[in-house]
Amino acid sequence: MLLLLLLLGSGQGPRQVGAGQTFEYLKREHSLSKPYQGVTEGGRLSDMKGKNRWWLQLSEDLWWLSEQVGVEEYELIYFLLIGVGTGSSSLWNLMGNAMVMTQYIRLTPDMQSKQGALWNRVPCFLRDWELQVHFKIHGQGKKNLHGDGLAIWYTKDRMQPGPVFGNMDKFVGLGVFIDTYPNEEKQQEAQKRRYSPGVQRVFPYISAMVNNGSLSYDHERDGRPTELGGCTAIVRNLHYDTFLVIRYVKRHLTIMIDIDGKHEWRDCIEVPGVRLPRGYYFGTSSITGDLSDNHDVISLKLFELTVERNPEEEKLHRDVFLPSVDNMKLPEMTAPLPPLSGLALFLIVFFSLVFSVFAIVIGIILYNKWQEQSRKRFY
Ligand SMILES: *[C@@H]1O[C@H](CO)[C@@H](O)[C@H](O)[C@H]1NC(C)=O
Ligand SMILES: [Ca+2]
Repeated sequence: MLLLLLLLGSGQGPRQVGAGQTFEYLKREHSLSKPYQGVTEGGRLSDMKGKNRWWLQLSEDLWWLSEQVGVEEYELIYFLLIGVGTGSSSLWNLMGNAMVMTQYIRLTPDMQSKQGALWNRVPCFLRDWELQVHFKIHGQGKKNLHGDGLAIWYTKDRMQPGPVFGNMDKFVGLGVFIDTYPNEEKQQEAQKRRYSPGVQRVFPYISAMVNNGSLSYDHERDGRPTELGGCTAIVRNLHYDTFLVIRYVKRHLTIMIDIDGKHEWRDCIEVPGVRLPRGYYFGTSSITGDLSDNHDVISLKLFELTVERNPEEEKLHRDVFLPSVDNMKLPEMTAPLPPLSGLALFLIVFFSLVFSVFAIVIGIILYNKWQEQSRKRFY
């Protein structure tokens, strides 16, 4: 009962999945939470009390977690204190310009041409899971003068720097992008072209992509050709906490956001039939170019979702070896503003010609008639 109350009462807690009976708990190996500095890795509560200046800030989170997980507090604190540091026992690795601060991990500072990433070390073998990401994007740049955003990954490879929000292109797995700069729109503007209605996306924009290693992320078009779905998310320079959750249950991918300071999840992306192999890595990365922002990750919390499957589903949901999406119809190479399709162009030219000929013929007839009449008048 208490658990239920907590589930209902907590803004960022795991939610019930459908009507199904679920019991969810935080997976320690894949979760990251503050503080990240000034504590010993894997310390126990008894050693920490009084010594740890972060204890007070943590305690609230801990009480909630201890109810959720139903384990002793000292076990709980163990994984909350898993550090990001350089120690070989750390379950997280930093890359590039990423920095460990006391209250967050800064993937990139608000400076040009930086890139950073944070990767979990342990492959994840859960079948159904939920990753809650507490992040903050902020900087000096005015509207549309900031970039480029951050990405959250569940991929086969880890620690591979590259052009896709600081990660490699042609990745294998799932990428979720919080894209803060509208590259395509800016290009359109430069070419004095306009979007046809319903095509324009408002930025910052969240989108998802599943890749088997064959597809390139088209940065110039903000990933439009490979996008599974997306939504607008005004996430910059907010004075309250912002969260994103990726839920993967029975091959159903759901992405929700909590960015309005109301502690409510809002739907963003929902895609059925997403096949993701097990044993991939969680990570997050970010990049800045000519434009920049601070891209901070405050916590990453992974929950295992325990969902019952009937025998039929068990058969259907067998492990896969390559990521894919059932019946995926990518909005193939449709130009953002198709100048005019071949047929339309042909029809326009054709009818213009027909009309011109028609007009000329009428003109000639009228002219002849007029001449005839004027001749009649003179004689
Ligand atoms: C990889 O994905 C592409 C694009 O979705 C698809 O055309 C191709 O068949 C896939 N390759 C494999 C081996 O499944
Ligand atoms: Ca972009």
